[in-house]
Amino acid sequence: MRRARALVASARRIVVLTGAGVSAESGVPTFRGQGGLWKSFRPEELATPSAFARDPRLVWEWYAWRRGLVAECAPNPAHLALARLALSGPTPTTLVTQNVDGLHHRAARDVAGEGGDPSAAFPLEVHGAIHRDRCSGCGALSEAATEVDVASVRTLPRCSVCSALLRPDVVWFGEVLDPDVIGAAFHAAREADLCLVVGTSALVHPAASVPDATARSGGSVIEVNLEPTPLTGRAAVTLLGEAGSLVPALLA
Ligand code: BJW
Ligand code: ZN
Repeated sequence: MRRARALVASARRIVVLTGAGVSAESGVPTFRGQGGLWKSFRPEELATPSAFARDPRLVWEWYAWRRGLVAECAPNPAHLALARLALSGPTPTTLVTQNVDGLHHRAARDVAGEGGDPSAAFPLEVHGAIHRDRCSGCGALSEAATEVDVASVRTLPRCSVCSALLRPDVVWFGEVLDPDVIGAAFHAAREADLCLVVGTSALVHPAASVPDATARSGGSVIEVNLEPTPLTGRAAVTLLGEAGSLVPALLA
């Protein structure tokens, strides 16, 4: 922790990459590892365009369940400490998240307070947002329907323009990430001299390569995770434990 704090204190520009582990203590299940399975499906079986084409009802059931969960959750001390770093820390900071749960946005608003401007702590959401829908036909975006009736494929939400099925506005395996968003994330990582990586298994690309962009520019990587990951060998410091206590302690 002493070494990690020294890296934070001497950094001139910071990029933060978060994954599902940062929201675990808020009650949002992770994808892999303990508690990471939904009805024994692996994310690779559900988060794909072919799964949606084969069984849109099943995929919508998963997302409807997750939307309901996220609505009941609140940002935890890790989200809040990262929002404070980006809003009022001494070092320019860019937040990048693989999460679609919107908890970084909510933390930014909480920290900025009424009348404050939270936007500097809004993350680049490289895998999209669960609270938006996108038409699988014409691509039109809309705010998520409040209730999704997953009784049958006929009751699933449809586009008001072209009648094709709506889907959550998230990035599935085999789909390309928005080039502007992932491009901005890699740009921030190249400009940063410190990349703080919190709660990701670092398995899913291209997001998992963001810390390498900082390292290739001569910067350092700090990792916070319950367990070692493929990134651990390339990190200057790995802090093993829960993000909700380690991140606030690191940034205090
Ligand atoms: C805690 C904690 C606590 C728990 N405190 N820590 C290069 C090499 C190899 C493969 C590829 C490659 N480039 C592209 C690919 C293919 C593929 C890929 O990466 N596959 C790998 C699995 C091998 N990538 C893609 O398809 C991407 N598209 C793309 O690259 O397009 C171009 C292309 C297409 C085809 C071929 C080649 C190129 C798209 C990836 C989209 C990922 N989508 C999902 C779903 C999003 C929507 C949704 O949420 O439903 O994104 S999958 C899922 O995984 C989700 C997550 O954002 C992502 C990462 O998961 P994350 O966040 O790391 O969570 P977990 O659960 O894995 O880990 C949690 C961690 O937290 C663990 O380590 C715990 O220990 C820790 N933890 N509690 C601290 N309290
Ligand atoms: Zn449409």
